[in-house]
Amino acid sequence: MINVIGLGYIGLPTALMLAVSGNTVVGTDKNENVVNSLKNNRLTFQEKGLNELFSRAVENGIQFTEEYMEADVYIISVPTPYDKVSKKVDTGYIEAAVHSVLKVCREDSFIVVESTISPGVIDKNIRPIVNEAGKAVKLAHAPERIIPGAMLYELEHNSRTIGADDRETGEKLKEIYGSFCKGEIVLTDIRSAEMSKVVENTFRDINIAFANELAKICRSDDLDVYEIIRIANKHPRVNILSPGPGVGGHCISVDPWFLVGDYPGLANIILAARKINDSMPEFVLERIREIMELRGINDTSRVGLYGITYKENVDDVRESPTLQLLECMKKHLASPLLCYDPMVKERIVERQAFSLDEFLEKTDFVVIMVGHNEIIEYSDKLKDRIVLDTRRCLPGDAYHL
Ligand code: SAJ
Repeated sequence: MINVIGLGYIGLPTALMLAVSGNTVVGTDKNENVVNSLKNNRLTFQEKGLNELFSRAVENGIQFTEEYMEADVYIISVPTPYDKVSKKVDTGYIEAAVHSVLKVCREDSFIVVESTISPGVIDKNIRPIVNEAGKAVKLAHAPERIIPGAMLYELEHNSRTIGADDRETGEKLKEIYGSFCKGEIVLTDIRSAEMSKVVENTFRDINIAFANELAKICRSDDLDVYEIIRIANKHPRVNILSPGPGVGGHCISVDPWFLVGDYPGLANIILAARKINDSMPEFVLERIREIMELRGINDTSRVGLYGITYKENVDDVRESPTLQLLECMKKHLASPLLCYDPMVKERIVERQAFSLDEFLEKTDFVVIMVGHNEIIEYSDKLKDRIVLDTRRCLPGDAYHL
């Protein structure tokens, strides 16, 4: 039996996937609302294909509970928040989960940490807890790699990494993950698994930072960055990413800080990239001001931000560039802009519209922060508006970064 602990963005799809692939699965979450919602067949977030997978997993007998179970394998995918000031990962939830597991598990159980952690956390924070409990359980780290928006496809098709202390543990876990994962499953040690995960997200952060820096360079010299990137990408070994209003999400904007914090003086490009990406919301604000001047708009009451989530077609707002931009405005004591996002149904910002029509009625100048399918489909509704398209996702005339 597999006990998946933490039924959020990673734990839930993983538990469902295991359940439809011939495993007996119990999903545990300490949040009563999450468990009740799942027991009543209500999903707690949206993701392509999740409804259907959920129904199949329920048919296959998946259970949801607040209890920790006696199981062969525990998969821990609880949140790892990070402290915005110290940039250090908070392993409190993992530690609490491991403590609870150790109370119920057998000596021959496996505890797999999937949550993203900074390199060294298993040895520094988790292993001592296990040693103290005196149970000979096997530890492993199997960091997830799935991308919101294509999570289920990627769970099945991505390669994945399993870090373990010995070959036997790795092979046993490979069998379990292999029940649904068709990609290559690479076995390594725990420290290498921890490091490779953080390195992957850092690689992407640096590459996005390069595109963002190019956007600033091109803007300063009146060049079209998209044209430059389009041409450069014809080179067989060049693949520049897209500039945008900043980097959000709980991973890419967070993980590189672990390296900066742990390797001061060595992690230089990584730090520079973080700073560039973090500066983008401010850069968007400057563009808004420039365009307002150009178009003779002198107050922000009819300027609106389209999109609050951290990227297109997901409902996750963690570290989103729009929220970062609102923070910048607050710092300058500016009153917040009106926001709207079709994926965000609850009020999360001070001035928020709840339909595209309501949003457009109240705005003359629309800043596209997120390229949701909705705005691409209804882009003709913007034809009488001034538009700053920070994602270059719309056809037709608009201002860009
Ligand atoms: N972004 C750009 N320009 C781009 C690509 C992305 O500005 O060309 C922005 C996005 O809009 C978003 C942020 O970067 O704000 C991050 O988005 P993303 O789609 O690049 O990645 P995430 O955060 O959704 O998921 C990443 C993935 N990691 C890598 O691609 C290396 C995913 O595979 C990981 O599982 C995930 O982090 C995680 O959980 O670690």
